[in-house]
Amino acid sequence: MISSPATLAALATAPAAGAVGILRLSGPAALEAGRMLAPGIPASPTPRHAYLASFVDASGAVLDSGLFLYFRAPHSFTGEDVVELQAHGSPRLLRMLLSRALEHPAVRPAGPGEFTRRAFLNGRIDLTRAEAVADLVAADSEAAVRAAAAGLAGALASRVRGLEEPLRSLHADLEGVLNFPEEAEGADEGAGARVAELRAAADALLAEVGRGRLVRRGARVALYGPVNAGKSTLFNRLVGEERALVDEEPGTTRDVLEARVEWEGLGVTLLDTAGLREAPGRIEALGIARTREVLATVDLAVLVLPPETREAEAQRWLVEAGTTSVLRVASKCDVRGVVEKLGTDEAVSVSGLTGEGVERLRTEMLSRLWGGGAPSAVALVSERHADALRRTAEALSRAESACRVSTLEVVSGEVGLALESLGEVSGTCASEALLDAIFQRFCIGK
Ligand SMILES: Nc1nc2c(ncn2[C@@H]2O[C@H](COP(=O)(O)OP(=O)(O)OP(=O)(O)O)[C@@H](O)[C@H]2O)c(=O)[nH]1
Ligand SMILES: [Mg+2]
Repeated sequence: MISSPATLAALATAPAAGAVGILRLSGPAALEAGRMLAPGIPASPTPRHAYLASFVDASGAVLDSGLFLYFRAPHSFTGEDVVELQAHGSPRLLRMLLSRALEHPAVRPAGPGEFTRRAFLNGRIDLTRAEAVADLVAADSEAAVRAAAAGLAGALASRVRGLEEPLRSLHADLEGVLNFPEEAEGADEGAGARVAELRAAADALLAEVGRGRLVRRGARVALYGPVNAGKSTLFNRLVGEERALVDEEPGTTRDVLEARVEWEGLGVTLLDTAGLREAPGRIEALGIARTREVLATVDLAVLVLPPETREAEAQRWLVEAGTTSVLRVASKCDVRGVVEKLGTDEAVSVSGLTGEGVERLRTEMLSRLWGGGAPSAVALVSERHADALRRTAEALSRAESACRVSTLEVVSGEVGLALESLGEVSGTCASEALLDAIFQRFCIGK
């Protein structure tokens, strides 16, 4: 006999006072345990019907009244019988209701993401959609919400399927030729072209990694440059409030300051840094070391250069950013005359003092970060997806060269590896350990 899975119980709403709090049950005993809490509900309630119910404790005393919803398997989020009790949002009351539900012998507390994990295991959603649930909950910018919503609607799932299906049939054809050379004769014709096409598709999806990262984590942008260039003044302008101290004394900013803004829906963390110069004081030198560290970690460095900067000097500053992409800004453009001397071909002129050019700078920063166009939904969002897809593309690239120089066996082996890596994205090929890692980052009740 196959033992039936435990019935899970958890609070689906945050443990804080609110208008409504939800207790969720999922599993074979969900209805029975739910009716223990809400005895007025019929033994076979209409699925998806909102019943007004009284919730009681063990002695039958009424604790609250609210809504009782029943979703019959398999037509529920988890694919199991699900009951939701919507009570008033008192954290203490909800804990009492949860404890009462846990008194049912078949019910146990749900772990993080366990409802979603069951939805995945029961084939209700693939792994990319399960992850999109967590992404949506964690989203802290409009772009992140939209990307997660697209993921939930299956944007990545369908892109991956579009790659997985032809890859699977190619693998089947190759294995057929290898194992049953007579019956499957000719099935490997055009294999090279098929591999090349699939590799290009994998590469196209991989190209979205950068955007996915930006959407998910938000962009990090640092202002840097010589002391007294007007970085803090510009920083305050971009943030829209007086966050940083400004003074005519060079070396005013010593620590790295951070402020978070949202531009066109994209989360952006702006960093104001200590100005760089030769022979600084001791504390300031520490600040300068910090600036160099920061420059290595940001998505974009904005080099702020005052009007008196000579081109040779500007070039030295550009080198300071290392491999990080740099946007050059000619500051204090309200002080006329000197700006023209700067090699301004790619520099934006601004005045933090008057606000002139700041809007253009913002647009330029966004387009550098996003590469043109307004931030929009992206299919690929997580490092995990990117990593699995990178391995898929690598295997396909090896398969492509094997088509030219090696045996069909080698080609088929690489195609098989590609298929395996791709399967990690959708979950058709996911280990228990991978699932643990993914669902650990969910909250309880999801
Ligand atoms: N005319 C003019 N003066 C500016 C402008 N921006 C900054 N200043 C002045 O330049 C001086 C330095 O400005 P800050 O914003 O503190 O410069 P900073 O680059 O942060 O300087 P450090 O933190 O010392 O590296 C202050 O006296 C500002 O008032 C500007 O756009 N136009
Ligand atoms: Mg400053």
